[in-house]
Amino acid sequence: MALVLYAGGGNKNAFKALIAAEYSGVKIELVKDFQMGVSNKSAEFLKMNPIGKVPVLETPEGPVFESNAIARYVARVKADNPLYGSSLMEYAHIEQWIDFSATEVDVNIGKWLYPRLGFYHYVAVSEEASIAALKRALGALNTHLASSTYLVGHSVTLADIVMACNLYIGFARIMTKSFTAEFPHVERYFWTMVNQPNIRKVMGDVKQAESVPPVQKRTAAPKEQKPKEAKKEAKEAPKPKSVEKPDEEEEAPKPKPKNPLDLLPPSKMILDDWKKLYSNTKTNFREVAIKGFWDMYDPEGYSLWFCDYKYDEENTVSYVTLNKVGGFLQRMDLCRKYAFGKMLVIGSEAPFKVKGLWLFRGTEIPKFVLEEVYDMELYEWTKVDISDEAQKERASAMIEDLEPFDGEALLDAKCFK
Ligand SMILES: N[C@@H](CCC(=O)N[C@@H](CS)C(=O)NCC(=O)O)C(=O)O
Repeated sequence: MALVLYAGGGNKNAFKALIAAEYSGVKIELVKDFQMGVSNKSAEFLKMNPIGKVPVLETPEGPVFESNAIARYVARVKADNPLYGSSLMEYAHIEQWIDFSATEVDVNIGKWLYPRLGFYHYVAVSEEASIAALKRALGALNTHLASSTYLVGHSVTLADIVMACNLYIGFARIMTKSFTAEFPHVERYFWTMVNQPNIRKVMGDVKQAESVPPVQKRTAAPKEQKPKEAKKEAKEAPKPKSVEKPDEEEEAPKPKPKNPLDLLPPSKMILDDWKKLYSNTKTNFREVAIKGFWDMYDPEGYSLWFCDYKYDEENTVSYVTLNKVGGFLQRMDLCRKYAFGKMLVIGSEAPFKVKGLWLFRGTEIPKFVLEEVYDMELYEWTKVDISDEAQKERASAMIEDLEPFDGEALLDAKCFK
């Protein structure tokens, strides 16, 4: 039985095992049709990990949870794996940096980022404390890396893999250039790491955050990264007074600026009605859902777009391709109120093609989506001409996951709704 990893796409904790596997020649399959918030709450999943979080690795001898433990297991599948160094001391230092990465780097990035994303209550003083603790950790890391390319020894070890994955979410989501410039050796290290072919294969292109995300009102966390349990705990636990600002000092809730799409003239098409029809149609999909879609479609209030991934030749590994698409959908979360999308991963063997169909409010692709979702520029966007029956049929086929598509089987079809 192969090793099977339970996680959705774009999860930095799952990356650790996938990268360790690339370095170790270990085969890991990503479980099919994993749905965050559903699959990980099933009774079967809870038997594997009672806290209901991902990733979990299913092995022939039983499950393992906690991403660092999984990565350690994967590395040790290969006897005398250089990822674990070549002496007891190197082994100790690798473990040292893995723990440092988890407790000093990852925790503080999370404490800075997640409240801003609305997963926890935002408290300005707590944020300051987290940033200070993160800077202290990065300062120490910077000093260490001033005289070494890697954390331990002269090649990549498991410590580098775990550190790169933990830094990844920081660099990608909140640690802008002006923040990281203070730690030039960490910067050099991070970019060297994410450009290692085995890491790039799993992470894809990494871009540094251009701005610190604004504080969001507390909402449900996005599907993949949702630290729901922690969020619940945060809600239930008494707040430590010493780190909280008194209420009157708390940042006044800023009135949320209206999205320009809310100012468009009303449309006869109600996006939620379409999403419900799509989700609730279990039989006769063509006659019910597709027909319903075209009956509802309002080309004055909405537009439909085909997207084609520009770099299909890079889609040589199935789970990496699926991860890329999963990450894209996660980043589109910011336009859920204004969009519906289908993304197809096409082909039964590599290189896989990625194509999609998107419905957006308004007659153009919303500007904020183009500006904030960096994946948008990785695709070629073509407006669907609904007066052209062939294009209309192609759009219907995409909504329906019709196979074969362009003469090929579908590896996966993901829906954004
Ligand atoms: N310490 C755990 C953290 C796992 C974790 O927070 N997983 C998140 C996704 S990145 C999750 O499953 N959240 C779902 C939930 O909280 O219910 C690890 O490293 O594996």
